[in-house]
Amino acid sequence: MCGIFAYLNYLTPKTRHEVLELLVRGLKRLEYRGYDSAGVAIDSADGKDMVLVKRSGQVKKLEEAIAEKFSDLCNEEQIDIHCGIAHTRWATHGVPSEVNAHPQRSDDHHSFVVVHNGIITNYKDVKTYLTMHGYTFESDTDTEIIAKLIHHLYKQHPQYSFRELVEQVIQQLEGAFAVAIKSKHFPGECVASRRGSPLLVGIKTKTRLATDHIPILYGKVPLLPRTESTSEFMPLEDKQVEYFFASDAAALIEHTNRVIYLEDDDVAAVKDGALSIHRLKKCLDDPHAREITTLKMEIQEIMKGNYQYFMQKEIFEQSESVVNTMRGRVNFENGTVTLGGIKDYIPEIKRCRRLMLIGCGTSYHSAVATRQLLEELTELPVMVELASDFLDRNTPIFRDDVCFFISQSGETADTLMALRYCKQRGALIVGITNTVGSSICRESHCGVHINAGPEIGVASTKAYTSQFISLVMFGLVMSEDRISLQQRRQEIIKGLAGLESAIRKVLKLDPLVLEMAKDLYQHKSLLIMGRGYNFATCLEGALKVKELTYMHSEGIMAGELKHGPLALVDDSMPVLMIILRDPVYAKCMNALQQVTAREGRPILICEEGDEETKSFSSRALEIPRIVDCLQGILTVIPMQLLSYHIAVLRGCNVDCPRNLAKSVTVE
Ligand code: UD2
Ligand code: GLU
Ligand code: MG
Repeated sequence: MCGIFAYLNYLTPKTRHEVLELLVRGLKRLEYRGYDSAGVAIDSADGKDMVLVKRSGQVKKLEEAIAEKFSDLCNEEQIDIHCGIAHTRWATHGVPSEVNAHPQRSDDHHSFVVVHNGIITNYKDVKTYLTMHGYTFESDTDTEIIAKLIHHLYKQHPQYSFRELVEQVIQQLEGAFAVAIKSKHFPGECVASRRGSPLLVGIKTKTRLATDHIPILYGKVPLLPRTESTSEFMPLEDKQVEYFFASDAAALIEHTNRVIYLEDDDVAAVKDGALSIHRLKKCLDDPHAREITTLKMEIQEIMKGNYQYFMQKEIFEQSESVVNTMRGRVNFENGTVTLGGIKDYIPEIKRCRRLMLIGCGTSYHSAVATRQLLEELTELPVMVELASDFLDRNTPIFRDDVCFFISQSGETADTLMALRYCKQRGALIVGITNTVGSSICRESHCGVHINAGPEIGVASTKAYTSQFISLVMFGLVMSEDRISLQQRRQEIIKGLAGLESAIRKVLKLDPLVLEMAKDLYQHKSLLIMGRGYNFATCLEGALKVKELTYMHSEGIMAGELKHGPLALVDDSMPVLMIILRDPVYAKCMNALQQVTAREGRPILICEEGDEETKSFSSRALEIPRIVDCLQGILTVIPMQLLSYHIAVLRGCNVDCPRNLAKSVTVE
């Protein structure tokens, strides 16, 4: 969810100016991973302290600040050994601001500074512990505890090596992270580690490396008294070497194509110019070494991973982004759900007269998708509204209404105005946003950050599934103490637990979806039909097709067929139908008969192994079985893929569809 970049030069003289340029360049390449604030840490001119420069906003702002602060740097002498770390952030804990930007530090003497990607879910406990030991915190980030915990350990065990300290610390961390750490006490060293977030090391040498493998060292961190571990460092004939740590290869490919992809719980340390990779435990099938791979990609290629477009990348990211939405919130072991952002408001919400879910476009569809479940779990009336129409109608709003405002960017103008309208009338305002510190976040009384990470493609994909899950989690919180709903709740929580692997399965349909796109892309129109929990997928699928392919598409409530839309159906009209084994199965089958009776030949989205339904069509996409109210998360993915492929086949610009903008801040 953000970009880490660190650069260490060993016996490769560089001025601080050059180092800063390198760091900022690296950040620019990573900016798509997060862009709400950025920062760097380098040594001070005398090498005795560090300088941190941080700015909220895009990397450009940081670049300007650096230029201003170090205007006389060009004349400085080169330094033989130096380590600098840098970060571009997508906030999850604390608004984007200078003090919350990374690097985060242990103390104002900069004993340890850290850049972090991810979420530390147990940071509150660690913070309490550290506060008891005299630490005061300057930021709202979860990250700051990492720097302070290392410092705390360092004071207790000054004989530990930098790597050992980091090893101790990461054992205390829960959640997901990639980190790169720099210390005043260990000049010219850098330690990095990861669990769940990506991180790789780039190696640049003048002469060829003597080996393609970095041996992994296993074992417990030696406790007092410390025994010198015999590290098998990378053998190098001449001693000059540069190391890069980065969240993805895009940031370092211009410097080197020799990289090592770190694995979860690897601790990579550079000391005296040598890189070692250490792991605490050795399992049976663990390898003895990490291989140095040679990248053969172009920068453009790498930026988007193996994907052609950001949208495609974001579709495929969904198996991870949904996990990030639930991280620290759904406890799968004891079947409980906590939403820190609205916890204190739940009693008030429970007393309300009705729930209103308000949004535009895709965000509106996430409300449609979860309305039925929210009605079931909250037993409250739930109204779903398009922000523009809601305002046009001067809809009556009361003090005991609870209004949800859903927006990826948190800046959508119509939604924001609807928010102000409701706030003025005394309703409780709840935001569902992907952008910490956004207008909707600030102006709402409380809310939930969906933590999907930055979404670059104009057509929303991963934000939709994460909004969906956020609303489901809200329903689960609201029904926590309803005895009659416990079984249902557990069934849903089980469904959430299986989402990651279910989504992976659905994504495997991609080649099949591409084949279907080839059949469809020259048509003028596509009708998408379904009902119940999957009606929202029809609306969202049709919206994706429209915005990406400029082709006509309509999401049709299957129950409405005979009231009009059936007239559109003939043997040449492309139709897609979603028919799953849920409470509306029989009704959907009815609709299917009506369509086939008019010579329609629909593509079906149905459940894995449902031969009976499949037999009605020559083309079907099978998705894994999942609890009914979560089906919409799985059925929307083939629609995202389909619209993507049709758009590519029609030669449309997938990431920037004509006439559309990512964040609609005008009415
Ligand atoms: C939050 C905090 C985190 C920490 C953690 C404790 C942030 C961004 N996250 O993560 O610092 O305290 O709780 O477990 O600081 N909010 C709105 N409108 C919105 C979205 C959120 O007002 O549209 C508020 C929300 O009421 C809360 C804060 O922003 O006060 C953070 O919300 P969150 O969803 O990030 O909360 P949580 O618990 O996951
Ligand atoms: N959780 C950290 C923060 O909010 C890191 C977020 C990121 O990955 O950029 O500062
Ligand atoms: Mg707020």
